[in-house]
Amino acid sequence: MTAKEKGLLQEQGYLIVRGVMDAEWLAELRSETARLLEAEGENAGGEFRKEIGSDRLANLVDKGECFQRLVSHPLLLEAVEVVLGPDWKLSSLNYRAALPGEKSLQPLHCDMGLVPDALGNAVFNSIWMLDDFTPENGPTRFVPGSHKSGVLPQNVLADANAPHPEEMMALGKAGDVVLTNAHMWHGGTANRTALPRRSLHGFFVRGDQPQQQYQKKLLRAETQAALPPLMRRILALDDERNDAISAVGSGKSGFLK
Ligand SMILES: O=C(O)CCC(=O)C(=O)O
Repeated sequence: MTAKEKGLLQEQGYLIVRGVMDAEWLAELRSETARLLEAEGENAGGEFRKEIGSDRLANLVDKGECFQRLVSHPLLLEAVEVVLGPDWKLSSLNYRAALPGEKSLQPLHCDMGLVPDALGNAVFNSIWMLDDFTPENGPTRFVPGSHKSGVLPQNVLADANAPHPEEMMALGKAGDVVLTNAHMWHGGTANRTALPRRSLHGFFVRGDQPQQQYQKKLLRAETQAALPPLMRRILALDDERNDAISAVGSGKSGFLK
């Protein structure tokens, strides 16, 4: 990342990076998520939560090399460190498709319902576009700079579902990635097209926070045995502090996380 990109991420709270996924990787991510949705049926997303108006998949690091490649992408890890500093870990890798209809609208929220604290930022999210994000198909909205407000939108807005005067839409092409300070107010919007708007969420937290999905418990033994040291570090598999924090129950859940 350039100094300018890092500065934008810190000041605005987001950065959209173009063309991170090539056509081959995109095709693999699309076909693997479609296969998993079909195979998991009613259980899809069950390791995390189900959400009316969207399709979800969870625990994706356990479900394919193409997903492990995503959470270890050097650009992603650099951006995580810009926002969270050196003490970070993956919280979850999920799929979310905003389905056609008004129900895919989410209220503005901060992930895990957190504002920055004395240690700084605690949450980072990345949204990987598997489809173009257009004004019509339910792009993510965000309020630039709101990660510095120190307040949660539901505590100060009359209606967190309503359009915000300063909101921006994350528009882009399939293959682009939105890097965000997840304290920035944001949410999914309604999809007014006939097709799902697909994405992957690579969500990271500061080391003192619980993982949304406790990777050590959720990943199968054979997956864990095959992971290289970098992946073990990303997932905090050898981190006793994380065991103490995350084993007792996953991090707060919901899109309000
Ligand atoms: O998929 C999106 O556009 C954003 C979703 C989101 O913010 C969430 O699920 O917490």
